[in-house]
Amino acid sequence: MQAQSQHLLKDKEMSNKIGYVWNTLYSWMDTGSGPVFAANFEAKLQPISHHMAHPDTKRRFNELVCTSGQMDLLTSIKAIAATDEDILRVHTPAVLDNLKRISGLAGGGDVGDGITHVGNGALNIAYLSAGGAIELTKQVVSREVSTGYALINPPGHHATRNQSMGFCLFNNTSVAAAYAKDVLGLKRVAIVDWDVHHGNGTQDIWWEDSSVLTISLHQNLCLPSDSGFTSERGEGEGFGYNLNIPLPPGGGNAAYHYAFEKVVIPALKKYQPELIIIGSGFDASIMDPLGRMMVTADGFKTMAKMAVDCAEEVCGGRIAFIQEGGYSPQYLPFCGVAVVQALTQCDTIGDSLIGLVGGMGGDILLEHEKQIVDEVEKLLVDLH
Ligand code: 9RB
Ligand code: ZN
Repeated sequence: MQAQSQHLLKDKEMSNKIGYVWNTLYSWMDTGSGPVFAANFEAKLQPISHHMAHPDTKRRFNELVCTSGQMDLLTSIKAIAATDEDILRVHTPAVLDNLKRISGLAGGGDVGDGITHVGNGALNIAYLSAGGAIELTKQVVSREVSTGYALINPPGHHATRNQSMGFCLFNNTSVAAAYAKDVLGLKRVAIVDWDVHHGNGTQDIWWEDSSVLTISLHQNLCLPSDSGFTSERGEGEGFGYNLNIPLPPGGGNAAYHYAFEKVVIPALKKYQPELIIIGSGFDASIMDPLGRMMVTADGFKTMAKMAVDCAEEVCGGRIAFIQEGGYSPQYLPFCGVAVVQALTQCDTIGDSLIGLVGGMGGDILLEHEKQIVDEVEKLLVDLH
């Protein structure tokens, strides 16, 4: 016990820098001219300049980080393009080959799900996105930084072992986890995904593997609508190491914090990972057009703090936040900066939209929300 606490102290002394990844090319990701799908003449889907996943939303997050004074408290980490070897730790060659083909076309193309259009050069940006996740992870594990936020794009959690989908090309958190295991030698990694959509790709990749604990908090039946149920628990060696928390629509800070308190934190304490990766999407925010949840900037900040405190207790503070989705150009920057402020432990700005979004009832836990979290809590018995 004493040896353990000395080890933690040494870890803490090594760095108090907070890493931050952003690359301008993340905002060059061309999502096409449609609203969510490609624009379509027959379907009367009009072209629009702002696709739902237009990267401007994330560019605005970075700009708020820069103008809020947070950048002075952060240490920039340069994203280095992931290699094919990095990608192939978690994906089949089919995923790479498909993206290589589409990305080389002048006009880009569909990744194969009929929804996700990506433009020319998407592959290069996807390598940089996954590479940003790797670089942060590498520095968190080696203690060059104590914690950090990788504001990367495109996102990753829907990309399965065999298929890019739902705006996701490579599964960035999984690429980072596999790097931590295979290259850095970690034995246990946890991925906690608070994006409003189910992390089906991450679940798929680690389905039969107990060396990566996957937890997804998401809006029930949102996307994909046929996965994310509590009954999906992994198989074989991986049984018990996948936890889904499908929250009913309308859940806000209270539901998420209850889920953290009852399931996420106890699961992490039980599993004792050497690294925690947070899949940090902001589409559970109260202003998001693609979700129907009610989390506020302060609500995200509380979850981030709970996760950071837990990391200090179980893995010497090793925690890396990696960007997933989020589609409110107005509100996402405030949610993002709130999480960054949880890491820097220094508030330079507040939530300027709280007057609009506060007081809508999301701070009260409702019985049907409690019920589902309590149901998942019972599944922790199979986690070791
Ligand atoms: C489907 C359609 C979507 C909708 C939302 C996302 C968000 C992903 C994300 C991706 C694809 C349409 C299933 C339109 O933020 N993940 O974290 N596609 N939606 N038509 N159909 C049949
Ligand atoms: Zn999402």
